[in-house]
Amino acid sequence: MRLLHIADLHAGKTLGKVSRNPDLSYALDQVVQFAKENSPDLVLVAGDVFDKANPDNESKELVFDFFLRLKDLDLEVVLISGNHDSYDFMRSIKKLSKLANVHIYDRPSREECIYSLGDLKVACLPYPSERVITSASEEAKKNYADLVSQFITYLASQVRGARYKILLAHLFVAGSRYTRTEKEATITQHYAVQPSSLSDVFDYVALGHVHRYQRIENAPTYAYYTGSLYQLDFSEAGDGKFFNLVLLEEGTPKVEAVKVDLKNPLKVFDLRQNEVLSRLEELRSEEGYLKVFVRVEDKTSFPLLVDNLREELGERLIKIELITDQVKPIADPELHSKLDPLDLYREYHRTAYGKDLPEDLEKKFLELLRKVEEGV
Ligand SMILES: [Mn+2]
Repeated sequence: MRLLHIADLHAGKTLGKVSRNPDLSYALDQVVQFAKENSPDLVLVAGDVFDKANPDNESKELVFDFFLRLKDLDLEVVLISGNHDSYDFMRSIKKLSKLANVHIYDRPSREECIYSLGDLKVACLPYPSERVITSASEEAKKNYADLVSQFITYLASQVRGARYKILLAHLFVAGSRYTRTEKEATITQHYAVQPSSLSDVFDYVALGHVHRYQRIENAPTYAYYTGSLYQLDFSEAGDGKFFNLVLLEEGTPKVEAVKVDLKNPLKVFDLRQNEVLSRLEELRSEEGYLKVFVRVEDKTSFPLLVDNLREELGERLIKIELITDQVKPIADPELHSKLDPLDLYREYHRTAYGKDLPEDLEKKFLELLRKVEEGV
C-alpha cells in the first residue's frame, strides 16, 4: 500500500500584498505529477488546506482543481481540518467533495473518525480546538493535552484488527521544531501533546501544523510532520520543503521524503546602511521574495534608500525593516516564540510600564487569547 502525505497548503496566504497561490499551485503540480508517476493508493492531507476561515474564490478554485486532478488519477483523498480551516466551511464542502473521492473530516468526532480502504484504516483527528475537545470528553476537568491523548487512545481502539493503521492528525507535538508561522498561541506548551501519546498501534502518523519537515524522534511509531509545501513566510526562509511517500508492507513502513521545488524562495538580507548601494546588484540578481534589514547609521538618508531599493527590486521586495540602536532586533526569533504569549505580554508590560501586569488585565488578555484561539 502506498500513501502520499502532504500538509499545510495554506491556500490564500499572502505576504504583504503578494498572493502566494502561484507558489502553492507550483507545489501542487509537483504532487500531482509525482502521483501520476508513482500511483499511490491514497493521499493524506493533514490540515490547514486554507489559510483563512473564509477562503477567497481563487483559493477555492485552486484547491478544488487539485482535488479533481487527483480524481482523474483514480486516487482517494482523506483530508482533515487544521486550525486555520473553519470547521463549518469544511463541513459545507464535505458532500460535494466526496464526488471527487475526497473524504473530509471537518471536526473531531467519536462517531465519524475512521476512513477505510481495503486493508487500511485511517483514524482522523482534525485540529482539536480546546472548545471541541473539552465537550467531546466526559472528563472535562482534565487538561488539554491529556484530553487529546485520551482521544488518540480512543482512535487507536477503533482501528484495531485492520492490517494497516494510520493516524492523520493536526496538532502540536511537544519537542517538535517549529517556525513562527503556525499561529503563535497554538504552539505553546499548554497545547503540546506528548510524543508518547502517538500510540504504537499506528503504523504511521501523518501530522500537520508544524511547518518544518521532521520526524518525531521520541514517538513510539513512525510519526512525521511533512511541513508546509512552500516557504510561507520569512521565518521559513532557507527551509527545504517536502511531502512523504509512505510504503506500508509487512514489518516497518518505508518513508521517502520527496523534495518540492520552490517557485519563489524567500530570502533575508541584513545590511549596513553604507553597503546597501554596493550590494544592489547582488540583490537584483536574487530570485524569489526578499526581506531586507538595514542597520541605520544616518536616519536622514533612509527614506531615499528605501525609495532606491523599492525602485530596483520592485514587488520582489516584500519588507524593509530598519534597525537602529533604539529598536534592537530580536536576536533569536525562535527562542522568543518559545515563550508563552502570556509571558511575552507580562514581559512587555514590565518593559513598557515598569511594573507587573495587573490581575484584571491578565484576565482580559487570557480571555482575548482564548477567543483568538477559537477563531471567534
Ligand atoms: Mn499550518
